[in-house]
Amino acid sequence: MSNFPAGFLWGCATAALQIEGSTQCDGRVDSIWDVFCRQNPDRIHAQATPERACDHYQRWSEDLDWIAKLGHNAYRFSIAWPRMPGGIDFYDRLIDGLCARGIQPMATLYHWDLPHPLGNWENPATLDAFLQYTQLCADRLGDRVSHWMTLNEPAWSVMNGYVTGLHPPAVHDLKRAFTAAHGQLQAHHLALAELRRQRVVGKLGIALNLSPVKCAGDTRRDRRAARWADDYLNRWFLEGVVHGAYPERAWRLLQHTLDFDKQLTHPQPLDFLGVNYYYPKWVAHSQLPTRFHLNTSGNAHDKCQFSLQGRLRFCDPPQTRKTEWDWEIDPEGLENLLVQLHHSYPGLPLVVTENGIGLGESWSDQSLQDSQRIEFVAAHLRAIQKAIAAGAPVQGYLMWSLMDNFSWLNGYHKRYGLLAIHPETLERRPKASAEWFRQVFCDQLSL
Ligand code: BGP
Repeated sequence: MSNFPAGFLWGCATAALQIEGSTQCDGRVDSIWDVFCRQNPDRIHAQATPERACDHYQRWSEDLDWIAKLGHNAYRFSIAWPRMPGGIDFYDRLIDGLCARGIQPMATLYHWDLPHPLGNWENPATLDAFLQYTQLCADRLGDRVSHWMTLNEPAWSVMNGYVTGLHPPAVHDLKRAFTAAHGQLQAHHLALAELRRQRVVGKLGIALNLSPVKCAGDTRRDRRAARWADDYLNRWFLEGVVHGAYPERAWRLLQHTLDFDKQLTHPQPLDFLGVNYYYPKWVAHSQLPTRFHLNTSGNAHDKCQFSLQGRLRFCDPPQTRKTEWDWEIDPEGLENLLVQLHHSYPGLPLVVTENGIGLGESWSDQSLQDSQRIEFVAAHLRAIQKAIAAGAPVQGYLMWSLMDNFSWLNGYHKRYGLLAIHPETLERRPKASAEWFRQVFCDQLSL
């Protein structure tokens, strides 16, 4: 593979709730998302639910055949905590199936599907339950999983759960946001300690959503707003996982309001950092009323809005390359992010654990010719090559996603897959990007 260093991991990422379906099978309990979708149908595009999703729980073997056919050497999936303990057999079979096909299994322990009976991450009992769940996974799967990611995007899930109120538990409460984030980061360190204690063979990490923050104004207040956004969306989580303590400047501002310590208990080193990258954030001071809105329609005129009055707001980027869901397209942002991480945390291996483009496709020959996705991924792969040339130790790229899936608030309308899924029959069909992606990595097609 001449395009990328030897041993480079490449493939796709998925998450249990977004693809599995079978939400009532084999002793699975509700997750907070199942309940949220049932109770707030109008908040999800076309009132979609994850009940059937891609039916991967039944069709997993066919899906693994697809991954093998597409030539990937790694696959990032998440284990559904609400299926435990009974559901562990499913992942045992899935991992065996991956190994038999020569594909490295990369497992995320928590991709937002908190078992509903546990309530939330503020609850100390959730931490104990997570540890017990981690023990079970380490015991049953620890001999084969190649990479463990404790959590997926704690910053994004907490921000939407407790600040914008768009995700469950759908509240607006900054103090609770930090308490829940602390619960997750504490769970991260305890889970790594447990995986190490059980001597699992895989490398240990986490997948963080990281967005380069750009200042969109030129006043002192704008610069302060941009600093806050970077401190609390990126650095709070980065420092919390890499150094086991919250960053000093951000901590000083909040310490009087928080009921926990700056230092996390029993901090554990990372073997690698998973980087989920979609787009940068342009930030300025906000005088606008507090308001949060996410484009879930795919209508380009439907603007995303994030304004915390008196503090900060996300602004429109000065250039116009955006997806139909109003997300900026900025491959250079990924290059800069990776190089910056390399400088801040020298020697820490990096894996791009998510990156991709959501498009308003349909099940048609035309949609299968997804040249826009090819262009998007090619540009981001070139950005990674530049980062590697600048010394960043990037060890893999997992595209979001293997197949069109339940895109949270966007339901099934926003499509990310290399494989298209027929809306009724759920038949899988490869898009042009699937074959292109194979050629890039298997035949060294130039980018
Ligand atoms: C990430 C999540 C994924 C995935 C992706 C695309 O934040 O980890 O689960 O969904 O974003 O986001 P969306 O589906 O909301 O467009």
